[in-house]
Amino acid sequence: MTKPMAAADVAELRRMDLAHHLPAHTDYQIQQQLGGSRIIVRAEGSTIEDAEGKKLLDAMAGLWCVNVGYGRKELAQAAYDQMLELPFYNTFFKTATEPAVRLAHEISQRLGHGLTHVFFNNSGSESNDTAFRLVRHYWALQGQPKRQVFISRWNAYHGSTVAAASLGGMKMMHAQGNLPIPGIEHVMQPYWFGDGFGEEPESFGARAAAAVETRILEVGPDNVAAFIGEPVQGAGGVIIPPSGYWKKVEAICRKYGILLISDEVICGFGRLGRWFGFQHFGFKPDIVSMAKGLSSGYLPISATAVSAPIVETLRQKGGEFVHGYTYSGHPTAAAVALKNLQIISRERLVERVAEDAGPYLANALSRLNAHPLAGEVRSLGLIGAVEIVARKGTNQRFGGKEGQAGPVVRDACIRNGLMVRSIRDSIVMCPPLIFTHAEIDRLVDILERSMTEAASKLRAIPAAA
Ligand code: PXG
Repeated sequence: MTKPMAAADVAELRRMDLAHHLPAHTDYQIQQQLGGSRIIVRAEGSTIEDAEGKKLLDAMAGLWCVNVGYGRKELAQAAYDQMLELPFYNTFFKTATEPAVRLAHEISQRLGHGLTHVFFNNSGSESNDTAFRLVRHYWALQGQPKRQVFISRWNAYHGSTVAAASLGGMKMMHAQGNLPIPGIEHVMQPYWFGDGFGEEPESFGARAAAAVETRILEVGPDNVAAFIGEPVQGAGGVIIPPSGYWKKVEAICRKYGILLISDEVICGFGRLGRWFGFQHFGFKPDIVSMAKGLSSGYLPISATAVSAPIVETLRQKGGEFVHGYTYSGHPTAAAVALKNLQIISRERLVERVAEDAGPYLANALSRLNAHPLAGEVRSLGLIGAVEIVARKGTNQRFGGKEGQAGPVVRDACIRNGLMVRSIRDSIVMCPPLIFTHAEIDRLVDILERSMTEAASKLRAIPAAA
């Protein structure tokens, strides 16, 4: 990697960041107290580098998205070539572009299970907005316009637009802007460590699935349009449902004729060792949202996949679906995504996660079970979490309140050269699918050391009032 930026240039960038930039999901007072954001200037493989020349092992794959790692010249070349050929054209005027059509085909091949068609958007949030509008439109066409209600889970993350944040179950997000919008019901999440501790995991999973049925009956099955869920909740804290949960939820949806939406924005494209998370858990959704790993984050693009019977209804009874974005099927983004899928296939990254990197991560992390601060260590494929607890063998939190310990351990990790994210009191990880064994070992070494370093600070957290 090249030389760090001159100190004066870094200072100037941070000054401009404060003067003019509102970064995403940020407390602007903290941004100010810190004197601006950390400026990331370059990356290669699984390592990012900031303007001051500090290198960090990126165990978050950017923001759960850089599946093929950084520095892929082929992706830059694909964008360059497509920009010269046709940088942009829309899909509104009874038109399409070659990369968009080819990408739709490639995605549907990897989905299987009768998920034949895709609608393109630019982000995961938009993908879920599309699902939201498409589902209600579908039920209206089916002569069941009363089917309006979406059932989701507390602590789900489905994005940041009004519909997606409403579908999500983040109470802090709902508190801003008077969300959720009407017609969205939230039920318990299958978070065994937080909500089922001490209970047998399978029976807890069955209880969490039964909550979906209970709510359907309360709302009235004829009013329910769809259930939406992430196969593994990512931003909620890497919540891996107990086995049996998804098959039960699927059976409940089928029993009442409710559409099932799998939000694969994080789980898609190899994360769990299959192309899609639903394939790992063995259920069959009617609609699939995907983004992030679709282009490995090199350009913004997302897709909402739809099953053949839904498309049949749209065709038979349709009229125009009055929905779409200027950049739906953006040819440059689609060309990059196509190349990205080619790389994932060619390098057998999905198989690598299932057969090699995933088991290696699980095994390396299991060492942390012995650490006095580790309440639970969990992973599936290349996504994982370590729960930080105040007392070994319990799920008690430092200070008696969730969310105080996580940031302390996270900050120690970053100081020690490891980019991870803290969610409440979990340290979560979601590295690029190319993460080597040596990088996994380094991740676990730094995490272990950072937990040990953080311990005295954590023990000093006062008990909640
Ligand atoms: N669904 C899921 C499952 C996601 O993880 C979205 C939808 C929305 O995607 P866009 O592209 O609109 O951001 C996401 C995004 C975090 C964090 O705090 C997670 C996401 C986004 C921002 C922050 O971990 N996931």
